[in-house]
Amino acid sequence: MRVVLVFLLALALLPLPGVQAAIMAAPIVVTKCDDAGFSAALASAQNGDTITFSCGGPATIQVLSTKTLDKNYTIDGANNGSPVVFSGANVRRVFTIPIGSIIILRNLTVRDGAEPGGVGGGIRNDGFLTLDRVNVLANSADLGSGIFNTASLRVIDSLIADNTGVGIYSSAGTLSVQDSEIARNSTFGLDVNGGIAAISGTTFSANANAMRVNHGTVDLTGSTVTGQTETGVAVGDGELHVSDSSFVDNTNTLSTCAALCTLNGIQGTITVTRSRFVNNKNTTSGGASAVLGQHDVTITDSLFTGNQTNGSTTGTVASSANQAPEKLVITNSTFSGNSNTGTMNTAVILAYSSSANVQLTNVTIAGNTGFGIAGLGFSATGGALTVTNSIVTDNSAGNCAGKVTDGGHNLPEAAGCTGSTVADTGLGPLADNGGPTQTRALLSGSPAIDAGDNSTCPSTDQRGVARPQDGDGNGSAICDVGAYEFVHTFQVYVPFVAR
Ligand SMILES: [Ca+2]
Repeated sequence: MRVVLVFLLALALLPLPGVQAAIMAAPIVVTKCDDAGFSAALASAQNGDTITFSCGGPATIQVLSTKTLDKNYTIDGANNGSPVVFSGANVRRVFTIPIGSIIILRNLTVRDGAEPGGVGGGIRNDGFLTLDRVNVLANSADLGSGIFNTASLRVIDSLIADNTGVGIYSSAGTLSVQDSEIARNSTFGLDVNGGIAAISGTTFSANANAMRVNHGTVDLTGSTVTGQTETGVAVGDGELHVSDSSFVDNTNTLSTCAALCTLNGIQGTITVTRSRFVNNKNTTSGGASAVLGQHDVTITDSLFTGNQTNGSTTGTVASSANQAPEKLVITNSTFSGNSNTGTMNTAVILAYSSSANVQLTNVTIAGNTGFGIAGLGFSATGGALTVTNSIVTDNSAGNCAGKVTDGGHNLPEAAGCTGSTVADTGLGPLADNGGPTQTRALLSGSPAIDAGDNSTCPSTDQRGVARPQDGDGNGSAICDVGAYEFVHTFQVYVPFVAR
C-alpha cells in the first residue's frame, strides 16, 4: 500500500497539462455573469485555458443545464474578491467532468445541485478533478450529494458542508483531501466504496457520520473527527489507517459506536497510531465509546480519556465477533478517566466474543470507572485476553473480570487482576509528558521502573522515547511496565567557579 501511496503522491506533484498551458494563454474573462455568458466561455475554452470572472460584484450563476466540462482547463471564480457561486437551483446537477477531462475548479462555490434518484448532486467526476478553495454546499442526490467520484479527485483548502446525504462519495479511483473541512452533511461526510483515499489536515465536524470505508483503503493523517452525532468513522470491508489524529466529543445515541468502529463486514482492518480519543460518548446498549473492533484492529501509542458509555455490554474499546486469526492488539497506550456505567459487562477493554483474541502489551489502564468492572473484562467463554508488561490499577469497581491471561510482568495494586500485586504503582496524573499524546508518567521510585520484559516490550514508549532505559541507574537497561518509560536523570554536581 505504501508503494501505491508514494506513486499517487508523485502523480499529485506532477504539473497538470492544463496548468502548464494556462501559463501561456490569456484568460477567458466572463463579464456577463449568467448561464449564457458562462456557457459561451465554456464553448470557446480550449485545452490549457483559464476562465476567470469580472462580474462587477458578487455573482450567483444559476445553471439552466448541467455544465459538462469536457476539455482540460481551469475555472477560477475569484471575481476580484467575490467568489462566484454556481447554483443548480435544487433541480439539476451543476458540473459533470467526463472521462479523460482534466479540470481545476478554484475560488468558487457549487451549491444547491440536485439529482433526485441519481448520483452527484453538485458534481459528478469521472475525470481528473482538482478543487482548490471550493465550497460544495447544500446539494442533494441519492448517492454522492455533494460530489460523486469514480476517477481522480483532489480536494484542497475546501469546504464540503450541509449536503443532504453524503458529502463526497468515491466509488473507485483515487481521492485526496488536504487541509479541508467536512461539516454538517446529513449522512456521511465521506463515503469510500473502492480505490484509495488519503485524508490529511482535515476536520470532520458535526456530520451524522464523518466517514465510512466500505471498500478500498483510506489513510487518515493529522486530522480531527469531532462532534459527529452518530458514528465518527466506520469501516466495513475496507482498510483504514489512522495516524496523528484526534477523535473528540463524538456522541452516538443511535447505534453501537461513537468514535471508530468496524461494521458487520466480512473483513476490515483498522490501525491507529499516535492518536487521541477524548470525550466520546455512546449511550446505547452494546458497543463502544472509542473503538469497536470486529476484525483486525491494531492500536499503538494512543490515548483514551474521558470516553463514556452507559448501555449494557459496553467498553471504551470493545472487541467482538473476531474470527481467528483476527485480533485486537493494543500496545503502548494509556486509558485513564474513562467511564462505562452500564448495567452489565462493562470495561475499558471489553472482549465479548467467544472467539476474541485480545493482546495488550505495555498498556496503562488506571483511574477508570465502571459499573461491573472498570478495567479489563472478558465476558464470554473461549478466546483469549492476554496482558503483558502492563499496569491495570485504581479502576473502580474492579480491575479485571473474566478470563484474563497473564503474559508476564504486570503490576496491579490490588488482587483481582493478573500479575504481582504492589502497594502503589507510582503513577503521575494524566499530563503532557512530551510526545504527541498525554501519558501518566512513572514517578521516581515506582515499582514499574525496570520491571518489564525486554523480550516483549516495544522499542519505544507511547511518547516515542527509546526503550529500554536504565531507570533505576543500576547499569541495566530494562523496559518499564506500562505505556511510559522512565528516564533516569543523574544528579550532576557542577562546582561553582568564581570568576
Ligand atoms: Ca526502564
